[in-house]
Amino acid sequence: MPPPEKIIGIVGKTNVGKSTLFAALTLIPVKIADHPFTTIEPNIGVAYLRKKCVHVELGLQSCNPRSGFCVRGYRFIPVKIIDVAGLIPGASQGRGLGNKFMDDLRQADVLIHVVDASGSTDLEGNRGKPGTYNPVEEAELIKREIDEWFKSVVLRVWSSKISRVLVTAQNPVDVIYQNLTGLSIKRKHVVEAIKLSGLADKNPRTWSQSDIEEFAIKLREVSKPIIIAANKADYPEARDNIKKLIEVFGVENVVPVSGLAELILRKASQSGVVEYLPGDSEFKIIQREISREQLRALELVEKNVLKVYGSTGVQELLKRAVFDKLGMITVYPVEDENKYTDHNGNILPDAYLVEKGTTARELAYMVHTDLGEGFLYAVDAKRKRRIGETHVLEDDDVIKIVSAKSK
Ligand SMILES: Nc1nc2c(ncn2[C@@H]2O[C@H](COP(=O)(O)OP(=O)(O)O)[C@@H](O)[C@H]2O)c(=O)[nH]1
Ligand SMILES: [Mg+2]
Repeated sequence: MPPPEKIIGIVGKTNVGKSTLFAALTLIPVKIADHPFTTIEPNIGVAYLRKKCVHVELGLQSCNPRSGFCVRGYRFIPVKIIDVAGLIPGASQGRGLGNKFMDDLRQADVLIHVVDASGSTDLEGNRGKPGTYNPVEEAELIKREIDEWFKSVVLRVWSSKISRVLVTAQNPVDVIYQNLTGLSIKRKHVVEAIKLSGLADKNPRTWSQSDIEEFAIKLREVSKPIIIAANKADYPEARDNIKKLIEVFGVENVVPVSGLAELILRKASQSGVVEYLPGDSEFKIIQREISREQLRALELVEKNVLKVYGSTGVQELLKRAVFDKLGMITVYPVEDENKYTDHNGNILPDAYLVEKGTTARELAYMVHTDLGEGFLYAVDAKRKRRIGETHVLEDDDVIKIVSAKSK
Protein backbone atom coordinates (compact mmCIF):
# COMPACT_ATOMS: atom_id res chain seq x y z
CA MET A 1 0.00 0.00 0.00
CA PRO A 2 1.35 3.39 -0.95
CA PRO A 3 1.75 5.86 1.92
CA PRO A 4 -1.56 6.85 3.48
CA GLU A 5 -2.70 9.88 1.64
CA LYS A 6 -2.93 13.15 3.47
CA ILE A 7 -5.87 15.40 2.84
CA ILE A 8 -5.78 19.18 2.85
CA GLY A 9 -9.06 20.90 3.69
CA ILE A 10 -9.78 24.42 2.49
CA VAL A 11 -11.95 26.21 5.03
CA GLY A 12 -13.23 29.70 5.62
CA LYS A 13 -16.37 31.79 5.57
CA THR A 14 -18.31 32.51 2.39
CA ASN A 15 -16.84 34.62 -0.43
CA VAL A 16 -13.25 34.66 0.78
CA GLY A 17 -12.07 32.79 -2.33
CA LYS A 18 -12.05 29.10 -1.35
CA SER A 19 -13.50 27.84 -4.61
CA THR A 20 -11.25 30.08 -6.65
CA LEU A 21 -8.23 28.74 -4.79
CA PHE A 22 -9.50 25.18 -5.22
CA ALA A 23 -9.97 25.78 -8.96
CA ALA A 24 -6.47 27.23 -9.25
CA LEU A 25 -4.89 24.39 -7.29
CA THR A 26 -6.56 21.66 -9.31
CA LEU A 27 -5.96 23.16 -12.74
CA ILE A 28 -2.98 21.56 -14.43
CA PRO A 29 -1.04 24.42 -15.94
CA VAL A 30 1.00 22.31 -18.32
CA LYS A 31 -0.38 20.09 -21.01
CA ILE A 32 0.12 16.52 -19.92
CA ALA A 33 -1.63 13.72 -21.73
CA ASP A 34 -2.71 11.47 -18.89
CA HIS A 35 -4.04 14.07 -16.51
CA PRO A 36 -7.38 14.97 -18.04
CA PHE A 37 -9.35 15.29 -14.80
CA THR A 38 -8.09 16.44 -11.48
CA THR A 39 -11.44 16.86 -9.82
CA ILE A 40 -12.60 13.65 -8.17
CA GLU A 41 -15.86 15.10 -6.91
CA PRO A 42 -17.08 18.66 -7.29
CA ASN A 43 -15.27 19.66 -4.12
CA ILE A 44 -12.51 17.05 -3.99
CA GLY A 45 -9.49 17.25 -6.25
CA VAL A 46 -5.79 16.80 -6.64
CA ALA A 47 -3.32 19.62 -6.16
CA TYR A 48 0.37 19.41 -7.00
CA LEU A 49 3.06 20.26 -4.55
CA ARG A 50 6.23 21.63 -6.14
CA LYS A 51 9.59 20.42 -4.93
CA LYS A 52 13.04 20.30 -6.48
CA CYS A 53 13.24 16.82 -8.03
CA VAL A 54 16.00 14.56 -6.81
CA HIS A 55 16.88 13.72 -10.41
CA VAL A 56 18.65 17.08 -10.57
CA GLU A 57 20.84 16.26 -7.57
CA LEU A 58 21.61 12.87 -9.11
CA GLY A 59 22.81 14.52 -12.31
CA LEU A 60 20.08 12.97 -14.45
CA GLN A 61 18.46 14.70 -17.39
CA SER A 62 14.89 13.79 -16.51
CA CYS A 63 12.62 11.32 -14.75
CA ASN A 64 9.38 9.44 -15.43
CA PRO A 65 6.81 10.17 -12.72
CA ARG A 66 3.98 7.68 -12.50
CA SER A 67 1.79 10.23 -10.81
CA GLY A 68 2.26 13.96 -10.85
CA PHE A 69 4.80 15.42 -13.25
CA CYS A 70 8.26 16.92 -13.45
CA VAL A 71 9.01 20.16 -15.27
CA ARG A 72 12.25 22.16 -15.32
CA GLY A 73 13.64 20.02 -12.53
CA TYR A 74 10.63 20.53 -10.30
CA ARG A 75 8.64 17.55 -9.24
CA PHE A 76 4.92 18.18 -8.78
CA ILE A 77 3.67 15.69 -6.24
CA PRO A 78 -0.07 14.99 -5.97
CA VAL A 79 -1.92 15.78 -2.75
CA LYS A 80 -5.64 15.50 -2.14
CA ILE A 81 -7.58 18.63 -1.46
CA ILE A 82 -11.15 19.33 -0.31
CA ASP A 83 -13.05 22.57 -0.74
CA VAL A 84 -14.99 22.40 2.50
CA ALA A 85 -18.49 23.84 2.40
CA GLY A 86 -18.51 27.48 3.57
CA LEU A 87 -18.32 28.00 7.27
CA ILE A 88 -20.56 30.55 8.86
CA PRO A 89 -20.44 31.83 12.41
CA GLY A 90 -22.52 29.48 14.54
CA ALA A 91 -21.94 26.46 12.34
CA SER A 92 -20.69 24.40 15.28
CA GLN A 93 -24.15 24.84 16.81
CA GLY A 94 -25.64 23.39 13.66
CA ARG A 95 -26.43 26.67 11.95
CA GLY A 96 -26.52 26.81 8.15
CA LEU A 97 -24.29 24.35 6.35
CA GLY A 98 -22.94 23.10 9.64
CA ASN A 99 -23.25 19.39 9.15
CA LYS A 100 -21.97 19.12 5.60
CA PHE A 101 -19.12 21.30 6.73
CA MET A 102 -18.29 19.02 9.64
CA ASP A 103 -18.40 15.96 7.42
CA ASP A 104 -15.90 17.42 4.97
CA LEU A 105 -13.75 18.80 7.70
CA ARG A 106 -13.44 15.53 9.57
CA GLN A 107 -11.52 13.98 6.72
CA ALA A 108 -8.83 16.65 6.58
CA ASP A 109 -5.35 16.23 8.09
CA VAL A 110 -4.42 19.88 7.79
CA LEU A 111 -6.51 22.97 7.18
CA ILE A 112 -5.88 25.89 4.90
CA HIS A 113 -7.95 28.63 6.40
CA VAL A 114 -8.73 31.18 3.71
CA VAL A 115 -9.18 34.69 5.08
CA ASP A 116 -10.20 37.71 3.03
CA ALA A 117 -7.14 39.82 3.74
CA SER A 118 -8.54 42.67 1.65
CA GLY A 119 -11.28 43.10 4.22
CA SER A 120 -14.00 43.25 1.56
CA THR A 121 -16.42 40.72 3.04
CA ASP A 122 -18.19 40.77 6.39
CA LEU A 123 -18.45 37.75 8.67
CA GLU A 124 -21.53 36.50 6.85
CA GLY A 125 -19.78 36.80 3.48
CA ASN A 126 -21.59 39.96 2.34
CA ARG A 127 -19.40 42.14 0.17
CA GLY A 128 -18.29 45.65 0.86
CA LYS A 129 -15.41 47.94 -0.08
CA PRO A 130 -11.90 46.56 0.46
CA GLY A 131 -10.50 47.75 3.77
CA THR A 132 -13.90 47.73 5.50
CA TYR A 133 -13.69 44.54 7.55
CA ASN A 134 -11.10 43.15 9.92
CA PRO A 135 -9.47 39.89 8.75
CA VAL A 136 -7.89 39.28 12.17
CA GLU A 137 -11.32 39.13 13.72
CA GLU A 138 -12.45 36.83 10.93
CA ALA A 139 -9.47 34.50 11.41
CA GLU A 140 -10.02 34.33 15.17
CA LEU A 141 -13.70 33.69 14.82
CA ILE A 142 -13.35 30.84 12.34
CA LYS A 143 -10.63 29.22 14.41
CA ARG A 144 -12.88 29.45 17.44
CA GLU A 145 -15.67 27.90 15.43
CA ILE A 146 -13.50 24.93 14.49
CA ASP A 147 -12.32 24.52 18.07
CA GLU A 148 -15.93 24.69 19.32
CA TRP A 149 -16.89 21.96 16.92
CA PHE A 150 -14.04 19.75 18.11
CA LYS A 151 -14.96 20.45 21.70
CA SER A 152 -18.60 19.60 21.16
CA VAL A 153 -17.78 16.32 19.41
CA VAL A 154 -15.31 15.27 22.10
CA LEU A 155 -17.65 16.22 24.95
CA ARG A 156 -20.54 14.40 23.34
CA VAL A 157 -18.59 11.19 22.77
CA TRP A 158 -17.06 11.48 26.21
CA SER A 159 -20.38 11.61 28.04
CA SER A 160 -22.12 9.05 25.85
CA LYS A 161 -19.34 6.52 25.63
CA ILE A 162 -15.80 7.23 26.76
CA SER A 163 -16.61 7.95 30.41
CA ARG A 164 -18.44 4.64 30.74
CA VAL A 165 -15.74 2.53 29.12
CA LEU A 166 -12.99 4.28 31.07
CA VAL A 167 -14.31 2.87 34.34
CA THR A 168 -12.96 -0.58 33.56
CA ALA A 169 -10.39 0.24 30.89
CA GLN A 170 -6.79 -0.96 31.05
CA ASN A 171 -5.53 1.64 28.66
CA PRO A 172 -7.37 4.97 28.73
CA VAL A 173 -5.49 6.35 25.71
CA ASP A 174 -6.77 3.52 23.55
CA VAL A 175 -10.31 4.08 24.74
CA ILE A 176 -10.15 7.77 23.94
CA TYR A 177 -8.53 7.14 20.60
CA GLN A 178 -10.88 4.35 19.50
CA ASN A 179 -13.95 6.38 20.28
CA LEU A 180 -12.76 9.46 18.45
CA THR A 181 -11.65 7.87 15.18
CA GLY A 182 -14.60 9.64 13.55
CA LEU A 183 -12.52 12.80 13.76
CA SER A 184 -9.89 11.09 11.60
CA ILE A 185 -7.19 11.35 14.23
CA LYS A 186 -4.29 9.10 15.09
CA ARG A 187 -3.38 7.52 18.38
CA LYS A 188 -0.25 9.67 18.57
CA HIS A 189 -2.45 12.79 18.36
CA VAL A 190 -4.27 11.69 21.52
CA VAL A 191 -0.98 11.12 23.32
CA GLU A 192 0.36 14.49 22.22
CA ALA A 193 -2.82 16.34 23.11
CA ILE A 194 -2.83 14.85 26.60
CA LYS A 195 0.74 15.97 27.08
CA LEU A 196 0.13 19.46 25.71
CA SER A 197 -2.90 20.00 27.90
CA GLY A 198 -0.87 19.15 30.99
CA LEU A 199 -3.04 16.14 31.82
CA ALA A 200 -0.42 13.42 31.52
CA ASP A 201 -0.47 12.73 35.27
CA LYS A 202 -4.19 12.83 35.70
CA ASN A 203 -6.28 9.74 35.10
CA PRO A 204 -8.81 10.53 32.33
CA ARG A 205 -11.49 8.99 34.55
CA THR A 206 -11.13 11.98 36.83
CA TRP A 207 -10.97 14.69 34.15
CA SER A 208 -13.31 17.60 34.72
CA GLN A 209 -15.34 19.16 31.92
CA SER A 210 -12.75 21.88 31.48
CA ASP A 211 -9.96 19.26 31.34
CA ILE A 212 -11.82 17.52 28.54
CA GLU A 213 -12.34 20.81 26.75
CA GLU A 214 -8.68 21.72 27.06
CA PHE A 215 -7.76 18.30 25.72
CA ALA A 216 -10.19 18.75 22.80
CA ILE A 217 -8.61 22.07 21.81
CA LYS A 218 -5.11 20.57 21.86
CA LEU A 219 -6.37 17.59 19.93
CA ARG A 220 -7.62 19.93 17.23
CA GLU A 221 -4.27 21.71 17.15
CA VAL A 222 -2.23 18.56 16.66
CA SER A 223 -4.61 16.58 14.46
CA LYS A 224 -5.81 19.40 12.22
CA PRO A 225 -3.25 22.18 12.26
CA ILE A 226 -4.24 25.41 10.54
CA ILE A 227 -2.31 27.52 8.09
CA ILE A 228 -3.84 30.89 7.21
CA ALA A 229 -4.08 31.90 3.57
CA ALA A 230 -4.23 35.69 3.63
CA ASN A 231 -6.12 35.76 0.37
CA LYS A 232 -6.99 38.53 -2.08
CA ALA A 233 -3.49 39.83 -1.43
CA ASP A 234 -3.71 41.47 -4.86
CA TYR A 235 -5.76 44.30 -3.33
CA PRO A 236 -3.44 47.04 -2.05
CA GLU A 237 -5.74 47.26 0.99
CA ALA A 238 -4.58 43.78 1.96
CA ARG A 239 -1.02 44.80 2.78
CA ASP A 240 -1.63 46.29 6.21
CA ASN A 241 -4.03 43.53 7.08
CA ILE A 242 -1.45 40.88 6.23
CA LYS A 243 1.01 42.55 8.59
CA LYS A 244 -1.60 42.44 11.34
CA LEU A 245 -2.40 38.80 10.66
CA ILE A 246 1.29 37.97 10.92
CA GLU A 247 1.59 39.92 14.18
CA VAL A 248 -1.28 38.04 15.74
CA PHE A 249 -0.82 34.53 14.35
CA GLY A 250 2.93 34.44 13.71
CA VAL A 251 4.81 34.57 10.44
CA GLU A 252 4.99 30.76 10.26
CA ASN A 253 1.20 30.53 10.21
CA VAL A 254 0.30 33.13 7.59
CA VAL A 255 0.90 33.09 3.83
CA PRO A 256 -0.07 36.02 1.59
CA VAL A 257 -1.99 34.54 -1.32
CA SER A 258 -3.88 35.54 -4.41
CA GLY A 259 -5.90 32.57 -5.56
CA LEU A 260 -7.33 34.65 -8.37
CA ALA A 261 -3.87 35.59 -9.68
CA GLU A 262 -2.87 31.93 -9.66
CA LEU A 263 -6.04 30.99 -11.54
CA ILE A 264 -5.38 33.67 -14.15
CA LEU A 265 -1.80 32.49 -14.62
CA ARG A 266 -2.68 28.80 -14.82
CA LYS A 267 -5.41 29.43 -17.36
CA ALA A 268 -3.10 31.62 -19.44
CA SER A 269 -0.41 28.97 -19.21
CA GLN A 270 -2.75 26.18 -20.16
CA SER A 271 -3.94 28.04 -23.23
CA GLY A 272 -0.40 28.85 -24.31
CA VAL A 273 -0.51 32.59 -23.64
CA VAL A 274 2.21 32.61 -21.01
CA GLU A 275 5.00 30.44 -19.77
CA TYR A 276 4.45 29.94 -16.07
CA LEU A 277 5.01 27.16 -13.60
CA PRO A 278 3.14 27.27 -10.27
CA GLY A 279 5.48 28.67 -7.67
CA ASP A 280 7.39 30.84 -10.15
CA SER A 281 8.09 34.45 -9.29
CA GLU A 282 7.49 35.58 -12.86
CA PHE A 283 5.85 34.62 -16.12
CA LYS A 284 6.61 35.28 -19.76
CA ILE A 285 4.09 36.18 -22.42
CA ILE A 286 4.74 33.84 -25.31
CA GLN A 287 1.72 34.42 -27.51
CA ARG A 288 1.73 37.42 -29.80
CA GLU A 289 -2.02 37.77 -30.20
CA ILE A 290 -3.34 38.69 -26.78
CA SER A 291 -6.43 40.69 -25.93
CA ARG A 292 -6.18 44.00 -24.13
CA GLU A 293 -8.20 42.69 -21.20
CA GLN A 294 -5.95 39.70 -20.84
CA LEU A 295 -2.83 41.83 -21.03
CA ARG A 296 -4.24 44.14 -18.39
CA ALA A 297 -5.14 41.25 -16.08
CA LEU A 298 -1.65 39.83 -16.44
CA GLU A 299 -0.05 43.21 -15.80
CA LEU A 300 -2.03 43.55 -12.59
CA VAL A 301 -0.95 40.11 -11.45
CA GLU A 302 2.64 41.12 -12.02
CA LYS A 303 2.41 44.53 -10.39
CA ASN A 304 0.14 43.75 -7.43
CA VAL A 305 1.14 40.20 -6.62
CA LEU A 306 4.40 38.86 -8.05
CA LYS A 307 6.39 42.08 -7.57
CA VAL A 308 5.05 42.57 -4.05
CA TYR A 309 5.07 39.02 -2.66
CA GLY A 310 7.43 37.15 -4.96
CA SER A 311 4.77 34.62 -6.02
CA THR A 312 1.02 34.07 -5.85
CA GLY A 313 1.64 32.25 -2.57
CA VAL A 314 -0.24 29.15 -3.62
CA GLN A 315 2.75 26.81 -3.70
CA GLU A 316 4.05 28.27 -0.46
CA LEU A 317 0.72 27.41 1.10
CA LEU A 318 0.93 23.76 0.04
CA LYS A 319 4.53 23.52 1.19
CA ARG A 320 3.75 24.91 4.62
CA ALA A 321 0.76 22.64 4.98
CA VAL A 322 2.51 19.44 3.94
CA PHE A 323 6.12 19.92 5.01
CA ASP A 324 5.83 22.22 8.03
CA LYS A 325 2.44 21.43 9.54
CA LEU A 326 2.25 17.72 8.67
CA GLY A 327 6.00 17.17 8.85
CA MET A 328 6.21 15.14 5.67
CA ILE A 329 9.36 14.31 3.71
CA THR A 330 9.80 12.94 0.21
CA VAL A 331 11.35 9.56 -0.51
CA TYR A 332 11.83 7.84 -3.83
CA PRO A 333 11.59 4.04 -3.87
CA VAL A 334 13.43 2.41 -6.78
CA GLU A 335 14.23 -1.16 -7.85
CA ASP A 336 17.59 -0.49 -9.45
CA GLU A 337 19.85 1.45 -7.09
CA ASN A 338 22.33 2.30 -9.83
CA LYS A 339 19.98 3.49 -12.52
CA TYR A 340 17.34 4.75 -10.07
CA THR A 341 14.63 2.97 -12.00
CA ASP A 342 11.78 0.50 -11.57
CA HIS A 343 11.87 -2.84 -13.40
CA ASN A 344 10.52 -1.19 -16.56
CA GLY A 345 13.34 1.30 -16.65
CA ASN A 346 11.24 4.23 -15.46
CA ILE A 347 13.49 6.72 -13.72
CA LEU A 348 12.36 7.71 -10.21
CA PRO A 349 8.76 6.69 -10.90
CA ASP A 350 7.44 7.47 -7.42
CA ALA A 351 7.88 10.36 -5.05
CA TYR A 352 6.25 9.31 -1.78
CA LEU A 353 5.24 11.81 0.83
CA VAL A 354 5.87 10.06 4.14
CA GLU A 355 5.97 11.20 7.74
CA LYS A 356 9.27 12.19 9.27
CA GLY A 357 10.55 9.25 11.25
CA THR A 358 9.50 6.65 8.68
CA THR A 359 11.90 3.69 8.68
CA ALA A 360 13.23 1.64 5.77
CA ARG A 361 10.98 -1.26 6.69
CA GLU A 362 7.91 0.93 6.95
CA LEU A 363 8.70 2.23 3.49
CA ALA A 364 9.00 -1.37 2.27
CA TYR A 365 5.46 -2.04 3.49
CA MET A 366 4.24 1.05 1.64
CA VAL A 367 5.73 -0.15 -1.62
CA HIS A 368 4.30 -3.63 -1.21
CA THR A 369 3.22 -5.81 1.71
CA ASP A 370 5.49 -8.62 0.49
CA LEU A 371 8.51 -6.32 0.50
CA GLY A 372 7.75 -5.39 4.07
CA GLU A 373 7.20 -8.95 5.22
CA GLY A 374 10.30 -10.34 3.54
CA PHE A 375 12.48 -7.32 4.29
CA LEU A 376 16.19 -8.18 4.38
CA TYR A 377 17.83 -4.80 4.04
CA ALA A 378 17.61 -1.65 1.97
CA VAL A 379 20.08 0.32 -0.06
CA ASP A 380 20.46 4.06 0.22
CA ALA A 381 20.96 4.61 -3.49
CA LYS A 382 22.43 8.10 -3.19
CA ARG A 383 25.12 7.09 -0.73
CA LYS A 384 25.46 3.55 -2.04
CA ARG A 385 25.25 1.93 1.34
CA ARG A 386 23.19 -0.70 3.03
CA ILE A 387 20.69 0.30 5.66
CA GLY A 388 18.76 -1.80 8.13
CA GLU A 389 15.06 -2.02 8.87
CA THR A 390 15.04 0.55 11.65
CA HIS A 391 17.02 3.11 9.69
CA VAL A 392 15.10 6.39 9.67
CA LEU A 393 14.73 7.88 6.21
CA GLU A 394 15.69 11.40 5.30
CA ASP A 395 14.15 13.89 2.93
CA ASP A 396 14.91 13.09 -0.73
CA ASP A 397 16.29 9.66 0.01
CA VAL A 398 16.30 7.23 -2.92
CA ILE A 399 15.78 3.72 -1.56
CA LYS A 400 15.93 0.20 -2.91
CA ILE A 401 14.37 -2.53 -0.80
CA VAL A 402 15.87 -6.01 -0.81
CA SER A 403 13.38 -8.62 0.28
CA ALA A 404 13.20 -12.38 0.57
CA LYS A 405 9.76 -12.21 -0.95
CA SER A 406 9.68 -10.49 -4.29
CA LYS A 407 6.56 -8.54 -5.11
N1 LIG B 1 -9.27 40.18 -6.03
C1 LIG B 1 -9.43 38.89 -5.73
N2 LIG B 1 -10.65 38.34 -5.76
C2 LIG B 1 -10.77 37.05 -5.46
C3 LIG B 1 -9.65 36.24 -5.11
N3 LIG B 1 -10.09 34.98 -4.86
C4 LIG B 1 -11.43 35.02 -5.05
N4 LIG B 1 -11.85 36.26 -5.42
C5 LIG B 1 -13.22 36.68 -5.69
O1 LIG B 1 -14.02 36.55 -4.52
C6 LIG B 1 -15.34 36.11 -4.82
C7 LIG B 1 -15.67 34.84 -4.05
O2 LIG B 1 -14.82 33.79 -4.49
P1 LIG B 1 -15.15 32.26 -4.24
O3 LIG B 1 -13.98 31.51 -4.69
O4 LIG B 1 -16.45 31.91 -4.88
O5 LIG B 1 -15.32 32.25 -2.66
P2 LIG B 1 -15.84 31.09 -1.67
O6 LIG B 1 -17.24 31.43 -1.32
O7 LIG B 1 -14.96 31.20 -0.47
O8 LIG B 1 -15.71 29.77 -2.37
C8 LIG B 1 -15.37 35.92 -6.34
O9 LIG B 1 -15.91 37.07 -6.94
C9 LIG B 1 -13.90 35.76 -6.70
O10 LIG B 1 -13.60 36.17 -8.02
C10 LIG B 1 -8.36 36.84 -5.08
O11 LIG B 1 -7.32 36.22 -4.79
N5 LIG B 1 -8.31 38.16 -5.40
MG1 LIG C 1 -17.17 28.25 -2.69
